[in-house]
Amino acid sequence: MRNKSAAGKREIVTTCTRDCTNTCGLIATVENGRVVRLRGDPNHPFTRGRVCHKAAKFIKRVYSAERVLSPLRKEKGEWKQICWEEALDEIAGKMKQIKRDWGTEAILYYLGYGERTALKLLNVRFFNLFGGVTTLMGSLCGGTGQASQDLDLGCRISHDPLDHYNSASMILWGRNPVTTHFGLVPIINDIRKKGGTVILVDPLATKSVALCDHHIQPAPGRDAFLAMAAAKLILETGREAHVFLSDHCEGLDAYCRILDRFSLDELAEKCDVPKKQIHLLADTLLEQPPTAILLGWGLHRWEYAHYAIRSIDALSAISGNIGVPGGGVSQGFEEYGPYDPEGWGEHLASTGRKLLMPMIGEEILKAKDPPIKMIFVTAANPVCMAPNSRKVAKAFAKTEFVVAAGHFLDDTSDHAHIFLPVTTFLEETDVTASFGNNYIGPVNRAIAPLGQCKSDFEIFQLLAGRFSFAGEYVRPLEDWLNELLGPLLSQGVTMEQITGGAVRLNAPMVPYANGKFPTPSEKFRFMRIFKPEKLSGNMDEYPYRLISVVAHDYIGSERTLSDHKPMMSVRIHPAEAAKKKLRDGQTVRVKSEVGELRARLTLDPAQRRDTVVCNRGGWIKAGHGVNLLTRDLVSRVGMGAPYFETKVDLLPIEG
Ligand SMILES: Nc1nc2c(c(=O)[nH]1)N[C@H]1C(S)=C(S)[C@@H](COP(=O)(O)OP(=O)(O)OC[C@H]3O[C@@H](n4cnc5c(=O)[nH]c(N)nc54)[C@H](O)[C@@H]3O)O[C@H]1N2
Ligand SMILES: Nc1nc2c(c(=O)[nH]1)N[C@H]1C(S)=C(S)[C@@H](COP(=O)(O)OP(=O)(O)OC[C@H]3O[C@@H](n4cnc5c(=O)[nH]c(N)nc54)[C@H](O)[C@@H]3O)O[C@H]1N2
Ligand SMILES: [Mo]
Repeated sequence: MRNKSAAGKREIVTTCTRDCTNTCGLIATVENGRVVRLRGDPNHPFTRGRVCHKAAKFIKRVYSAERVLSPLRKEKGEWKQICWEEALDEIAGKMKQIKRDWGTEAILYYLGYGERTALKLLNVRFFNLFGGVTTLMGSLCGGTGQASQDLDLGCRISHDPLDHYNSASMILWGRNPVTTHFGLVPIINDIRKKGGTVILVDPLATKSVALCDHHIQPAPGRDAFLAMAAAKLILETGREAHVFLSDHCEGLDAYCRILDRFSLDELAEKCDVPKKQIHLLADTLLEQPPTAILLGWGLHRWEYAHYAIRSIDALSAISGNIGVPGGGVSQGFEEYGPYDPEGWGEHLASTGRKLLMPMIGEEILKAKDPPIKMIFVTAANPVCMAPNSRKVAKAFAKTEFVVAAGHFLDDTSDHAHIFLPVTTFLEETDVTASFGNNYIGPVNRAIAPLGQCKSDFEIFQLLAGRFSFAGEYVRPLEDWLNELLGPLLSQGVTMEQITGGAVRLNAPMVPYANGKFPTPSEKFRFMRIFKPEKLSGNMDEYPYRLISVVAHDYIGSERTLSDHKPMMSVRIHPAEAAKKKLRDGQTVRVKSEVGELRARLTLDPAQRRDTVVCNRGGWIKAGHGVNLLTRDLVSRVGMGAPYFETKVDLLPIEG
């Protein structure tokens, strides 16, 4: 174990568990029981001692005066401190009463993305042992891309990020690593240092523009046309990967028939990209192999996002980049993948209903037989982060009993009847995998829990003690970790290795290297159906697309009330502002078909003229809350949340 201690000062190896692709290996310096420094663990093979500014700021969050340190109950609209016994007795009592009167499915367990560690499986297991409650299906995050790539590849597997050191060129397709995955930055710089071209494809001008040689700014939601145009160029000149296509692919003819429906000019016009840039894309793929394509999450946020993702896969296949070191189309990894799936305890439940996460407000409101009587939320802030916040808030407000477990009193906690204060990862023992790399890392407790905070693990252990299934659930943490990590331990990895630092999972550096795909024919499958009329384009009475992306300084909605500026900021192109007689810095009304919000206008000549750009994550009660504007629908593939199918207009404040 690399955890060291000297008189009064200790250094603990741990891993950032926050909802971020980077999953930094960390060393926490503890003095007199307090974390005084969080630095990168130089021994982490991917993050290599580097750490982002948000990790350093995390210490402030842990010790924030706004953090809740004891259980709370809402009484006549006011929060009152209560003890754990009281809180847990009340929750258990309510659960038993609801089970008796309505059945277990009248309870919704909402598991969010705030912390995705091994022990989180047991939260779900608790509810399965209870009988099986209503849970979620679909995703606010990455479901669409994964399901779309599954159609092409059989099972989506990304290249190990370190394999991109073998890439001669790279296309960042709707991804912003400078902000969201900075462990990729040295790898990208290395490609450029070796003379390779790096292209960003993003309708927005993000911080990652500076990382790239070229920036292609397609019309939002219309990447399918761009990928098709580049593929067409390659095929028309006979430069495609003949052997790969004939031996390892099926459906190319059908895909070519799709391409035949459009001329290059039409495709270029539909994605609003100059033909010169389409040539650049095709030439880079052909002249600088291998080319890695890295997909981001912004691409998922469309109803027909699979058209874009599948066309990008097709482009990579046609150019001969699939299954090749340094190539491929990569995105995420299975953060819950390394654990024994039995840990979730699905086999233990006698019943269970699922509601669609991307439409959770609507789903709760219309749930019948039984209706939703209770919601238990952990590691999430759905009122703020799920689409159509007003509807989500309405659904929570009409629910008889809501329990929220978290760190701060956010928008969702405001609708709770009981608030349970949880520990941060610095106060926890656990293990975490990543959705951005192939390592599993230790979460070693650096400090004692603050105040009365307890981990989710401990909360569900204590709650289980109030039910007849306690004997099957109440066990020491180490036993559970051993069980959940069974698949790894059986490969010869030891607990000592995992608690000592990051361990690489048994995952390929280069997926599909043998040219075989886990599809029925073992071949890569091209998309066969494409209905271009389904892709967003019609701007009718709302002239702008609202693109709400990650904030550079915060993860999700993890911020405190006092962190907020008084108003959300929206960026538009100065020419559009001039057209509407709006000024930089002015307060405007941002109006969509589902809601309205005030925001401060920032003019930005680097943005497209058809988009309004803002960050996601600001709280509604702080005057932000972009999801007051977003529509709640579900993507056609992968049950994802098409947040960006939201059109808005900007209006001056009257009077
Ligand atoms: N600082 C910070 N880092 C984070 C997070 C955070 O909140 N803050 N969140 C983490 C999480 S949960 C996730 S899922 C990841 C997300 O990581 P990223 O995917 O890198 O980030 P996003 O901002 O979601 O989307 C990336 C880009 O997609 C672009 N985009 C939107 N629509 C389209 C389109 O139609 N076509 C193309 N080509 N591009 C499009 C957006 O303009 C945006 O710049 O980041 C993780 N890291
Ligand atoms: N408009 C718009 N909205 C979006 C997106 C978008 O692109 N545009 N992207 C979406 C994406 S990618 C994501 S991942 C979702 C995120 O949506 P959510 O998961 O609902 O939201 P977070 O803001 O990540 O909230 C996590 C909360 O969990 C708490 N927490 C952290 N660790 C723990 C723990 O161990 N236990 C408990 N009980 N609580 C903990 C944190 O303090 C925080 O309050 O939002 C989505 N929302
Ligand atoms: Mo996410």
